Amino acid sequence: MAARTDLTIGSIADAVIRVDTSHDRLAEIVVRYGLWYLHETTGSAASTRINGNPVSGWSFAPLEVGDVITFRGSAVRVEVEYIDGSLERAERLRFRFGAATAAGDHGANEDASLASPVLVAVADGVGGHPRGADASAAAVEAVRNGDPAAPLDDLIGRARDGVAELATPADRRSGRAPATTLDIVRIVNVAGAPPLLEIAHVGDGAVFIQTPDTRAQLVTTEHGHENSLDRGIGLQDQRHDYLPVDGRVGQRVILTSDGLLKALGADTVDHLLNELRRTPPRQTADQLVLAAVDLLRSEAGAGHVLDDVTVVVADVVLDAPLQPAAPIERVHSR
Ligand SMILES: [Mn+2]
Repeated sequence: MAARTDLTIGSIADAVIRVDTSHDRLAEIVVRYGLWYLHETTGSAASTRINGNPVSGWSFAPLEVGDVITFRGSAVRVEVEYIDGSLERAERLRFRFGAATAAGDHGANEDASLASPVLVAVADGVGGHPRGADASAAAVEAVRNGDPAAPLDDLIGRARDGVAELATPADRRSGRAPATTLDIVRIVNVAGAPPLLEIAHVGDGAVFIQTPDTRAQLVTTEHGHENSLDRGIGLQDQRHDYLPVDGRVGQRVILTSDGLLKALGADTVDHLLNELRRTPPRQTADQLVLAAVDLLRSEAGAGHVLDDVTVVVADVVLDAPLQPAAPIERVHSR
């Protein structure tokens, strides 16, 4: 019952290598915005590994030079040489990222996040609506499984579909279906054009951009007031803001759920981001989350309710080794 395997190199649409069997396509290696990906096209992730590790839920898993991909007992090693007409060195920007989260006083954490070398996202299940944790997870999962080069509108559309599927007839009758905020920041490297950071924002999360010479700038506007959201994925009004920004080496992007600003206030967040501007992403995320948790669990925070707090920090770097996309660490109060 051994499947016949065809290996095709080059010239099929934008797939570089495509491995087929007689019955189902297994996987292909594709290029998206200057990065190479292993794209799983069927539910074959269990049998495909990168450097011996399962592909872990990414339908587009970033590849690094030297990676060894095994498909059902055959191995391919990735060797990339950029030739004429390919992306210039200066156009291959990537994220070096770190993330942290802590559950608030309501119990289960209803925030979700995602980080890869070209895309970071934070979602926060809307309070007062059912199954917020499912809604934020569905939004992030939809983005994770989207094509990294699809228009950002398409990724948002996938998130809307994924969240809409969670709604029961009873949810719809009550007018309170599962809903979530969503912030996405993506690096777009296109040959012959300056690199872009594309930001999609809906809800009351926040995206900041910082450079080595400037304080962090809040680039998003809150879609809501007090504790009521005007816009969100799964709400009546799902419209997102689209904010393109020039991408440059040295930029730092910070995504947070609303819990951080609610706990610390804008001035303290600004102060901490400035203090931590040269601290690596993971430690920066940890320290911001811990600052929120510690403040609200101290005497000064008595009487305040801690919301879930999630922070993703992504530094724009040039041609750094790809960091494996990984689940984020939970942070607990000291
Ligand atoms: Mn929140």
